[in-house]
Order: sequence, then C-alpha cells, then structure tokens
Amino acid sequence: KKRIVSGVQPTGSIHLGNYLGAIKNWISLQNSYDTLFFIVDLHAITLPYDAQQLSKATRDTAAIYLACGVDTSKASVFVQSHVRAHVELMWLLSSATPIGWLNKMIQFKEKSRKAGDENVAVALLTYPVLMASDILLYQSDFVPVGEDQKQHLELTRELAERVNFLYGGRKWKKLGGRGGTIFKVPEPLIPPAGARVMSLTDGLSKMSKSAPSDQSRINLLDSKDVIANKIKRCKTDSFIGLEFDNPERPESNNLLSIYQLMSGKTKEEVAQECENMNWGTFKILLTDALIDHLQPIQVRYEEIMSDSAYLDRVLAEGATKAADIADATLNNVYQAMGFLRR
Ligand code: AQP
Repeated sequence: KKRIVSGVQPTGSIHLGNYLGAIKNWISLQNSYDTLFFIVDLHAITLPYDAQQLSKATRDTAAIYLACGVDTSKASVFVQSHVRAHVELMWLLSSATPIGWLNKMIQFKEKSRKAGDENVAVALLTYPVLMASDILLYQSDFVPVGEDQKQHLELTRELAERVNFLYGGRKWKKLGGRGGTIFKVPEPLIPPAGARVMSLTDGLSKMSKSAPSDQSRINLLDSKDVIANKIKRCKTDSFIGLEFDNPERPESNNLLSIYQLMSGKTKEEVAQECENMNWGTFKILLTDALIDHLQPIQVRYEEIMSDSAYLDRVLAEGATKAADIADATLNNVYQAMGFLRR
C-alpha cells in the first residue's frame, strides 16, 4: 500500500475549513492507503501561543479526528511530539537546508510581517524543515496539500533529493542502505475542488483559526444556536438567487459549496435547488444541513472525551507504530551521514 501522512495543528478550534480541506478527506483515504494522521503540536509553537492550552487542544484535536471517522484499525493516530525522531531528523535536515530556501517561503514572509520582528521566532523560519522531517521520516508516497502548503512540499521534495544526492551515494550503498535512496521523494495529493472554505464574513479570505473574529468561522464543536446565529449574521450580497463560480459573488459561491459538501448533494443539484432562492430561505437550509452533519460528530466527540483512558491508549499505540517506522529512517540517516552509532 502507498503511504500518506497528514496533520492539523492544535492551535485553536478546529473549523469547517480544517474539516472539509483535510480531515473529511482522510476518511476515504484510510481505506486505500497506509495512513498516519498526527496532531502537529511541535508546529503549534512557531507563533506566540498559550502553554496552558496546548495539551488540552492536542487532546481535543485527537478526539475530533476520531469523532470525524478516523479509524484506528486502519490509520495510526498520534501526537507529533510523542515521536522524538521528528525533532532529531529536523536537526540533521537543517544542516542540508540552504537558508535561502527558507527565506523564500511565502508563508514565512506573510506570518513574520504580521507578527512583527520581536515575535518572529527562529522556529517560524525553520518550520518547513520540521514539516519535511514529518513527511520524510515515514517514507511517504503522497501528502495531501492545500494551495498554501504547496511551496513547503516542494521544499520537502528538494531537500529529499539533496540529502539523497549528498549522502545516498555508493558509500551509503556499501553500508547496506536500501537501494542507495535515503528518502522517498513524496508527491502532492491535491484535495478535491471546492475544498477551500472561505470566511463567513469575507468571501475572499480563507476560513482560519487565527482570524480574530469567531464569527468568521464555523467550529466543528459549535452548538446549534451558535451555528444558527453565525449563519444568520454571515455576509451575503444583494443579488436574488444563489450561484456558483461568479467572481463577483464570492460569498454565494462559498456558502453554496459548504451547503453542497454538508448535504452530500452534487454541484448541479445544489445549483438548481438554490438558483431562485432568496438568502433568508437559503440560510435556513444551510443551517439545518450544518447541524445535521455536525451533530453526530459532536456526540461522538463527547463520548470519546468522556473516556480519557481510551484516548490515551489510542495515542500511545499510534505513537508506538509511528516510532517503529520513524526510528528505522532516522537510523539510516545517521548512518548515511557518517555518525558513530551506539
Ligand atoms: N479555509 C480552509 N479551507 C480548506 N482547508 C483548510 N485548511 C485550513 N484552513 C482551510 C487545511 O487544514 C489543515 C490543517 O491546517 P493547519 O492546522 O496546519 O492550519 P492552517 O493551514 O495554518 O490553517 P488554519 O487552521 O486556519 O490556521 P491559521 O489560522 O494558522 O491559518 C491543512 O491541510 C490546511 O490546508
């Protein structure tokens, strides 16, 4: 089976964008691939964060994965910091990463501009090296990536090739390395179209955990009333009838796409159903579809959270399975890079 790895940061409430752009797709991927889904807590500290909240957010995120249908008999679920090889490999990889590659990263430029100099940690710059380590440790074949992560995956690929070139030559083969290739070079798996969920208050910016207003997103754990209230107040336009793909109507496109994904209908069905609908009627339809889709997830989430021993066990087993694969890669890298082994 081909292998896929993916993860979400425990930096705040998991929202509809994280669900539709990532977690929901994992549920079908786990049937056809060897999958590892982790909670990327080490990435969550690259911007100023609340240490009091991190461990709770990590458990919450794990419980949400399971509540959404990640099946531990098929996929490994674990916490990134529980597998030490991630940080160790990152150090080794950073010795092979030209700093110019990192300076070019758009996300670094944007996030560092927003944070201001005093708040820009070295970790924000080296974040893509940790991401490369997350992927290369598991010899992943594919990585599901949104538009915003494409550049980081490209860096991962270049880094894999560079390390293979620098340390994966004949000398490495003599030491018994697998085929002279230290790392598999991963391919991007572009998620299905329509999976970029935009803000409820501005159809041109993406729904995001870090947006200051909670009104801009639907969190997976929002109550019925909160969902109804957010949809009631979300941004609309003055056209009558809703339509997809009109560049002048980003909100209409976004809310129809959300409705489509929540209801499980086809794009054509939704386009037809809503073409003459007024906003008031559509909002009721959308609210009901969101509640119907999210409520079973919330019920399962509560069940999982009420059994902390179960969640601990899942995460411990996941970490053990992941560490088996990760340690094998890490050992090979140490050996190829010429370290004296114990
Ligand atoms: N709006 C979105 N639409 C579709 N997919 C999205 N993702 C995030 N926002 C959307 C996908 O969720 C996964 C986890 O992302 P992350 O935890 O690394 O956070 P992020 O990409 O930085 O986005 P967030 O959650 O909104 O946080 P901030 O506020 O930091 O931008 C990824 O697969 C991502 O593509």
